[in-house]
Amino acid sequence: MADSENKIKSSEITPESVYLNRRNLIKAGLIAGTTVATGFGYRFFNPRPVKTVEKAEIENFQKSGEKLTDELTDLDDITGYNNYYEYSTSKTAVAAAAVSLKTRPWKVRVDGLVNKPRDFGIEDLLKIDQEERVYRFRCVEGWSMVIPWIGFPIKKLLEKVEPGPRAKYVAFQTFYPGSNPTGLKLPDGNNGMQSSIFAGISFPYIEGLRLDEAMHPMAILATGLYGKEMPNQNGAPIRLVVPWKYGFKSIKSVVRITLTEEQPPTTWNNATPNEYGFYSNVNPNVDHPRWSQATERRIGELGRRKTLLFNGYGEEVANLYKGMDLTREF
Ligand SMILES: Nc1nc2c(c(=O)[nH]1)N[C@H]1C(S)=C(S)[C@@H](COP(=O)(O)O)O[C@H]1N2
Ligand SMILES: [Mo]
Repeated sequence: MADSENKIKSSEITPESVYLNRRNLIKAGLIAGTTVATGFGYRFFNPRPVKTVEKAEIENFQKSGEKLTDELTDLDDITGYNNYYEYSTSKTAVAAAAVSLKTRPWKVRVDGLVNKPRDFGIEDLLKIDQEERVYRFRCVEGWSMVIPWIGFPIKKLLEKVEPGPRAKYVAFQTFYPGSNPTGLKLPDGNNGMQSSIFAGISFPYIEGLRLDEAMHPMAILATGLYGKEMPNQNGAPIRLVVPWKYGFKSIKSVVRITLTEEQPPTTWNNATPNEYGFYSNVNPNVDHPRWSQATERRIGELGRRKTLLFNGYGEEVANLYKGMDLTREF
């Protein structure tokens, strides 16, 4: 397992400057090649990006040195096409709505079946050695991206609190007004979040992993992407990323991590248990009751590509599920 960390399929980061230039070239070509390059036509194809909260550069992170396998998804797509139901159920409306999210001060309580429960300020978490991880990200809805995250294995945080012998699962909770762990100093107000009545799922958003899944070196707490601290719409200031599972497992804006003995309840499984299981490993052979999971639309590409078992990370993670029937325990 320690070995698998070196085999992570990753890719070299495209520096943001190069990436932006490439986009400008494409745009320039588009305009030059269009006889009627009207402002209207240009804006139709290139909607003005919404004004979002400026984020600091992350200094000192270990760059991913691996060879490029999949092309990175454009920053504008990563930050403009989001699922964050506390803000909006419209993917293109999340970025503007999430401007209201205040991410300082921010604390994450780590408690439950651990020897040393404690609260971590976001400043403490940003001091843990930050690494770049380029991962494929597959939403259960059938689209995917390739994202250059920055963060650290959640294992490093769990080791600080020393999981006790009875701990078997890890439960996660997103910030939500009125339901924060007692005594925690968190940003005031509702942070612009909407009622679960509008979202159609109950809040706070909760998720869970088995402890051995959380301890896998590929499971990270992400604090940023594309070299900067996490955009609000992507789950600032810290969110989970588990690249071999469907995107909804990667819970955003985490305020609490609790080790438990029993399998914790999870938001989408609570909402529709026959459609969303606890494990939710990416699996092209297990269809969603309402659509096929065999293929996916990679944002930025034409056509569809085949979905890979465990999102292509089977070599690294399949051993976690030895002996399980993944069609029954999905
Ligand atoms: N708190 C919270 N976390 C969440 C969600 C959400 O609505 N609320 N959506 C999930 C889903 S369905 C996906 S696909 C990813 C989207 O992450 P992204 O917007 O960074 O691509 O976040 C996941 N984490
Ligand atoms: Mo998703």
